[in-house]
Amino acid sequence: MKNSLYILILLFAVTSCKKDDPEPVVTSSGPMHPVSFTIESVVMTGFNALDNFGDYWDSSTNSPDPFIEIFKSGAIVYSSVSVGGADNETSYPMNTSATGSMPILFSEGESMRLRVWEYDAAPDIQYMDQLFMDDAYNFFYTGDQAESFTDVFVSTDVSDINFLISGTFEY
Ligand SMILES: [Ca+2]
Repeated sequence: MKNSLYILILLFAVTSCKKDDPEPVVTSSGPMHPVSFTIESVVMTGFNALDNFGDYWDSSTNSPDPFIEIFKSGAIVYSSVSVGGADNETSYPMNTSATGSMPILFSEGESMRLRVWEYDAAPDIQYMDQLFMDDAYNFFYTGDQAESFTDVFVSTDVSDINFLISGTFEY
């Protein structure tokens, strides 16, 4: 009996405590954190004129006909049309799609691979280079609660194929 009474008192104390606890204060100024971002524009701004063997990318015309592929977490989600006879010091938007479309949505933790090819009639399409981001969200989002990012510079590992990437954050 004494134990039950003790438990009852304890229970009452606990419930009272809970009742007395103030409601959590919800402030409107809490840090915002994007849930995802979209890539809206990829512009190729330059590349090595010669390939890794010191040859022109496209033997017949010297200049390559590059196109890009974008992979999200290993799956291809976008490919562009190729730029015919691209000059290696000229900028080219790669936003005209062959498959998929922009904007391309990425959530936190998803990897991104940007792969570049030199177009020829199949099967002679030649790999040019690529870059890989293990966590694209944390590459583009710098924690400043920005609404968008503009012309973020990225470059491939071997052939220095340069890009400026722009997009939007979703909150
Ligand atoms: Ca070609």
